[in-house]
Parts: sequence; structure tokens; C-alpha cells
Amino acid sequence: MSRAESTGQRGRWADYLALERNVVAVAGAMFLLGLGEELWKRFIPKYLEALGAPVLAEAGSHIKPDLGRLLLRGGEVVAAGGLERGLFDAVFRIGDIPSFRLWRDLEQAPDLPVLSLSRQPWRGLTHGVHSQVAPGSRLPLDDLGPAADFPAAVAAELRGRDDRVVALIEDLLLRHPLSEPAVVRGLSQAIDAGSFVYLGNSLPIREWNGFACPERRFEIGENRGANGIDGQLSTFFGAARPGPGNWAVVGDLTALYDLPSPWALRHLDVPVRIVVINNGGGRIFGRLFANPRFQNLHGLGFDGWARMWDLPLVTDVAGCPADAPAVVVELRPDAGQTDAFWREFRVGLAL
Ligand SMILES: Cc1ncc(C[n+]2csc(CCOP(=O)(O)OP(=O)(O)O)c2C)c(N)n1
Repeated sequence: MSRAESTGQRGRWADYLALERNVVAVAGAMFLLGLGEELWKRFIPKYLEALGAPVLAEAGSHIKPDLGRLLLRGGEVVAAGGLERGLFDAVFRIGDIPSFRLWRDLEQAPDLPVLSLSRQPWRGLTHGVHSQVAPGSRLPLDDLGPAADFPAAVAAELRGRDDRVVALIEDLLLRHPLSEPAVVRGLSQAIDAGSFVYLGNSLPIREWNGFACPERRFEIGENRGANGIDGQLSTFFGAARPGPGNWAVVGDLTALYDLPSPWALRHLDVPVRIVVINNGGGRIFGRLFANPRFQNLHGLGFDGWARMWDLPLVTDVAGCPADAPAVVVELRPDAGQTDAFWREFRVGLAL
């Protein structure tokens, strides 16, 4: 953007933040691949600290471990609850294409001012002021300073709610250790920190954001499959980095939609670990529709597929043969515990 434009924009943000006190800052997915993006990654946590507002951060933002007490660890449900109760005067979003469904929840609050700052031209939001910042350039935030004196009472209310949601989650994870959320928590503990973790599509993203250890640092790729759940394994192979530490965490239908993809592995020189969370269908639809037909329920396993492509298949991360270039890890969460987890989570949130 030109200098005049950027000054005008800064002024607009400064006015905005000075007027609006209850700002919730939300860091959406940022893919931090180049010089400019590294600059953002270093700068944003400092800026958010100065702002003092609670922050909802997606795993793909890569700044969760840097946010300390600012981070709403209970995640989207805490921010969504704040939205419902009209706690915020404004929402300030920084980042690339968002993966949280909270952005759709904003449709319910059309009058809420939303400020969005991104390297991308696409807002991915239903409303608000969207500003694009060229990749590699500084975020024009430095003049703002500690603009929002976030009201202590609202912060305390959110913080209290956040602590209660985190306690609820931890209790449920302990009581349902074989549930899907607990399986995802376990994955985030078992995968080496620093690894590239590709999440596809909606439910694994949602579960990773909700239940993975927020303090462990990974390079996250999120693909919600909005344009299709097919081709996700191929996308992962293409995105994998040289050297070890490439993990895909995908649903079983997502894997089934891309069965020929391991063909590409013989042309690639990157070791990969493909974790399939096999819950016997597209369970995301269990939440949306009463009719189970939408879930495409099945009783298939992935051993035949793995054999076809000469890939070892193991049933826990610890069992991965270290020297194998590609491994399938098939995890089967306990359906009863998963149902109980989500049922009790809903009940606990309503209390
Ligand atoms: C090509 C294509 N077909 C269908 C869909 C609709 N769709 C979205 S999510 C989903 C199910 C995903 O199931 P799975 O990978 O098993 O994940 P789970 O929901 O069980 O975690 C489907 C079929 C889509 N997005 N793209």
C-alpha cells in the first residue's frame, strides 16, 4: 500500500481502537513462510500484549505458545459465548484465511464492528473493515500503542469463563481417555515439537484447536476442505518439508477420498506419517443432521490400502518404525466415549 494510504489506515485504526474499549483480538491462521511473515510472528504477540485484550488464536497462527495469559485456552466456545452475551464492542482479527467457525458466528452479530488485517485480499468474513497488508511489509500497528484499555471486569468475566471451560475439558479428557478429543490430545503430545502437522478437514481441525496442548509448538497447516475433502493427502505430500517431522492428521473419509495418492510417494524424498482418525464415517455430519445417512457410515479399515502401497500400518504413534519413509497410523477412537465426551461438554458449557 502507498504511504498515504497506510497513514490513513493507521489513523482509522487508531480512532477505532480508541473508541472501542472491549476489543477481542483474534489471531487467525497465518502461514509463516517468508521474511515478512517471520516479522509478523515476532511482532504480533508483543502488539497483542500492548493491546491487553483477550486473544483467540488458531493453531495455524503459530503464536499460541507466545500468548501466555492473553490466550483464551478454552478456545472458540469461550469467544462465541462472549459474542452471544454481547461482551465485545469490537473484534480485531489478524491473519490469513480463517479456519474457525466463529467467523460464521459473526453473521449473528451484523452490527458488531470487525477489523480485519491480513496479507490476503480475501476477508473470509461476513462483514467488517478488511485491510490487506503486502507480504513482507511491516504490520502498520506500531503507532497504535496500548490503545484499548480493556475493561477489567469484562477481562475477569472472560478469564473466569475460560478457566472453567479449560477445567471442564481437562476433566472430560481424563474421564474419557479413548474418546476422539483425547486421541487428538495424545497426538499433540506424541508428535515431536517442531514438526509440520497438516490437519484435514473440519473435525480434526476443530479437535486439534480445542484439545491439542497449546504450549507445544508445531508448524500447522489447516485445510477445512471447503472446496472438497478430496486430494488432501496429495496436498499434504506436496506441502511436506525436507527431512523428518511431517504428519498428516485426517479423517477416514478424507483418506478414502484420496486412496491413489501414495503413488506420489515414490517420486518424493520426504518421510511422512499419515494419521487416519478412523471413526467409521464423516462424523462432522452427526452434529449437523439427525439422519445418519449423511455420515456415510462404514466399517472399513486401512490395512489393505497400506499393504497395497507397501506402507507399514501401526495403531499408535509410538509404534512408528523410525526408519520407514512413510507410515500409516490408524487410530480408532472409542465411539461411546466420544459421544459421552461431546454430550457432557455441551452440558458442562451450558452450566
Ligand atoms: C469432494 C467433497 N465431497 C464431500 C464433501 C462434504 N464433506 C465435508 S466433511 C465430510 C466428511 C469428512 O469425514 P472424515 O474425513 O471421516 O472426518 P470426520 O468428520 O469423521 O472427522 C464430507 C463428506 C466435501 N467437502 N468435498
